[in-house]
Amino acid sequence: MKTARKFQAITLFPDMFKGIFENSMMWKAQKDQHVELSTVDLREFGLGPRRQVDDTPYGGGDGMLLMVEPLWSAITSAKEADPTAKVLLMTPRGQRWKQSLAQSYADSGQGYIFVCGRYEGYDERILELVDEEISVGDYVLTGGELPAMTIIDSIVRLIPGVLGGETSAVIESFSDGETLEFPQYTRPEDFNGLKVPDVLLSGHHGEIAKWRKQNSKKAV
Ligand code: 4FN
Repeated sequence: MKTARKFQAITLFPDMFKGIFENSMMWKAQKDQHVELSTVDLREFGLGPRRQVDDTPYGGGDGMLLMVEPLWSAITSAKEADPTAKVLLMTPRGQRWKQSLAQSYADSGQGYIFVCGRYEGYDERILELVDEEISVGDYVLTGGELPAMTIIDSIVRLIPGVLGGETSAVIESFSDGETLEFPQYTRPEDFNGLKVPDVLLSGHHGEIAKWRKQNSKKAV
């Protein structure tokens, strides 16, 4: 009997994950025991009666940092649920996420713990517990939750059996590195005078392939 891989997200905003964890692909992946998705509420590991999780930086500076103790306790708690899980820190300093990483994470069979930051970042000492630092791109975000959801989505859809016959040849050609993304059309043939290119209606598969190649954009 196979046991589902655990994907746990440590966050101050567990509700943000609800819509994502309950979408149809994620729902089916969980029902079929491919994955078990859960959140760990960082607030529960906060210090004192106020459940404090953030404090001002030593040496001065604007804003607040996530304190090491609550993060340490939350990660330790998640590790107890899945001792072999890899801890992934969502940070703009991390390695840029890409399709080939999504593929290897999907193939790994590992559980993952996604640590999502808030405020201005983390107390550096949390890196002692971190296996990988990951970024989804170079822009300012309010928190690591959207990156974690993006990464979870990109991994789960690659777990064998999660998407039945729904894997697209278009997308597969993308992940091959050739990276072709060509213009596509569906009905109607003519929308207020905006027409579908004749070649796509011609049924000449060779000509269609040629047209798509000529009109492909190279991503990256
Ligand atoms: N962001 C930049 C420089 C300095 C700060 C940030 C920034 C959320 C906790 C981190 C951002 C982007 C991609 C996590 C950005 C990501 C985050 C991510 C992220 C709150 C501290 C913060 C030079 C990149 C513009 C806020 C650059 N992938 N700080 O966004 O967590 O995972």
